[in-house]
Amino acid sequence: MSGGGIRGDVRPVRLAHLGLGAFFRAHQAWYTAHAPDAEAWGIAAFTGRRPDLAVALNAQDCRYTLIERHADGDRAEIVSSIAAAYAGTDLEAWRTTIASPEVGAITLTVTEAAYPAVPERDDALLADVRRWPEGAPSTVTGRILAGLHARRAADAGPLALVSCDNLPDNGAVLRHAVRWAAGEVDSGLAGWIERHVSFVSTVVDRITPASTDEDRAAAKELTCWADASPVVTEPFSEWILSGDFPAGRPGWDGAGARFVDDVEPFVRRKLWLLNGAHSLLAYAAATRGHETVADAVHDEVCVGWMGEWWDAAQRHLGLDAADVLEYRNALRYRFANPRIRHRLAQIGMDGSQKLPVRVLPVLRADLAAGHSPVGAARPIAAWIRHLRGETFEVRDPAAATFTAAASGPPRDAVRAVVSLLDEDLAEQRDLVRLIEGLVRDLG
Ligand code: CS2
Repeated sequence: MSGGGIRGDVRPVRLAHLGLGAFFRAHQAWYTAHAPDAEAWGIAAFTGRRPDLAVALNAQDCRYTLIERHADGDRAEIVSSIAAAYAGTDLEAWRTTIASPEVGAITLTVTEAAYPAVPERDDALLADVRRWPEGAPSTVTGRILAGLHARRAADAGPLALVSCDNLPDNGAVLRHAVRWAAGEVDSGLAGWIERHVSFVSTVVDRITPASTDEDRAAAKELTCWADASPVVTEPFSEWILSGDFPAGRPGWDGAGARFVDDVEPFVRRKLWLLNGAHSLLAYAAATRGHETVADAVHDEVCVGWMGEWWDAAQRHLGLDAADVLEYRNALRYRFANPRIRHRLAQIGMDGSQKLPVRVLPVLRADLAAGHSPVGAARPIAAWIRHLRGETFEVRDPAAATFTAAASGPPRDAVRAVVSLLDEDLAEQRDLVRLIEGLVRDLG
């Protein structure tokens, strides 16, 4: 293996992570560092998108400062649960890590876009499958397959795959993609995966804005150490998991994680109320000139929109009203944290991947139940304004398709964008007219 951090007190690598970014460092790496058996669980963390971060972390023994940003001040700690960091291109390190019998689980934060909804129609995954076993896989599924192939060859035993991305039933989505791809390339491997790999579904939550030069200065002030890549996060944090760990896991529950039989009620609550409100604010508040979530929730107009969205989502959550109210109040408090500068442009990335899971289920449920779907239609209307170039830069894997669809006269734009999301919805004239009106009225 090459590229890993080497230090005297290094923790044994028993976890692998794919998607080494700020969120992982504020969340899973933090839970691992706070587990009662933390000393026994080091993480080998891989990044496809941020090779620079792997270099920066290795230069400081993979330790980093985590700043918990409370409304009234900062608290800092040094997190040491990462044992080694690698660029995702280091396939040899990846294979060696996953082939180690010491490694019991792989956690993933690879963004919604990395999970193919229909694997058999995903061009990048099809290319990985066609190339197999030659060359380096370009998709997350392909990379996982390469790791599992090495693990099987080494007879290293069972393993848990733990998806930590904001998707409903993320473990099942990952399982479907991995099993499909395995079946295409090697039936022996597919059978081995079936018998040895468990897919854990999770709900993850911790608001983590991208860090800035001021955050680096704040970290140094707090710890007297010039950390090149500290992470700033909110005090709140939640991790709910469901599934088996056939090769063990850290005592994450000792650090506050919850293990449940079914994550489903928690998934919708978080995806709809938190992430849905985030996406609404990202686009709608930007039409009013706001830059951050905290700015947006100090604007009564945006707060009204958020309330309408929450009312719509709540109608279909099927949860106790008092609990939902408490959750909504807690969210309002978290969003208003004046010291967390969570930029709307950061949240507004990848809307084509996020809106279908955060907003469309509520819109469909409202229509099916005969409600006026204003609250659930507004995020789509605001996104169309964004796609029409009226807010921040569009950053999305499907940017070209969606910005082209959004570029015509308003009614055509609404119909074209909605039909890319769901052809049946685009056929509903009243809905198209409603969204068109909302597009006009935003701002
Ligand atoms: C946000 C999430 O960027 C986004 O899409 O909605 O990253 C959100 O901050 C986290 O899910 C909070 O747990």
